[in-house]
Amino acid sequence: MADVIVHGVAPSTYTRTVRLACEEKGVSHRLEPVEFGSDRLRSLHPFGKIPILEHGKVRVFETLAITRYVDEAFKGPALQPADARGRAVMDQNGSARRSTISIRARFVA
Ligand SMILES: N[C@@H](CCC(=O)N[C@@H](CS)C(=O)NCC(=O)O)C(=O)O
Repeated sequence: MADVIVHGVAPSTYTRTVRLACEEKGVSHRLEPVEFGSDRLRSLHPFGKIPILEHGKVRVFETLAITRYVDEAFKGPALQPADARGRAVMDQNGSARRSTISIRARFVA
């Protein structure tokens, strides 16, 4: 049985991002569905959100933190650029998408 557990729900884009990172990295994992608003979810995440990754005694929430953990804690192909400029561009694009593009898209929709 996989020793990496992803708590989440299959259609969630955040859960899918974590699972894609695991797939790309070659990390065997299992998805453990968790119900929104449940005591179980509140015991896993201080704000009751998904996804959460568990790996032995390590528990991580927030998709960005989880995907970085997956990349850095396991052997396999690098998921992030090796150079400072490449990582800066990656962070710049992710941050702009979260803080600006997705907020403006809500007004357009
Ligand atoms: N910033 C979080 C966002 C996670 C998130 O918003 N997940 C949604 C589902 S896709 C959720 O848990 N919603 C339930 C809620 O907000 O009560 C991350 O990057 O992981």
